[in-house]
Amino acid sequence: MSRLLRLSAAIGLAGLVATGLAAPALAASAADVLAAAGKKPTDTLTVQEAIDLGTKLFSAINPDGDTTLEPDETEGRLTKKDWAKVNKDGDQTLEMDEWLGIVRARFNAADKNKDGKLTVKELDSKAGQQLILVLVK
Ligand SMILES: [Ca+2]
Ligand SMILES: [Ca+2]
Ligand SMILES: [Ca+2]
Repeated sequence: MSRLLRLSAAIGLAGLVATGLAAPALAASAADVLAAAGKKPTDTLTVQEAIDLGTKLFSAINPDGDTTLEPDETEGRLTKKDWAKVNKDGDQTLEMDEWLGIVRARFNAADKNKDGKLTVKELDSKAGQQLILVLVK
């Protein structure tokens, strides 16, 4: 193997490792969410329970203890797009009502049959996973 090849192989490997590390360790399951809400794995999650969990998570990911989330505190949970959509006052902070707006929007997106409840199947869907990111750590 030439030196250059070996070098690029090493870089490729480093890239793989970095990607592995960057993968968010946030993957809670539908069962985790239901357990956090004090429910059985076969139960459904209501809007109010999602709001309650989202409210708790707000505090949990807000270590500076102020009344707002800053972009670094929502990393891996919200995208820049989410920020632009919800942060209407255009500052670099997210108030609780803005945060809960996202929770509600993601709940509705995950609620395929629009019955106001999320089944394990709905929570495990792609949209459901997006919701889980704003419900539990
Ligand atoms: Ca904060
Ligand atoms: Ca704001
Ligand atoms: Ca449903």
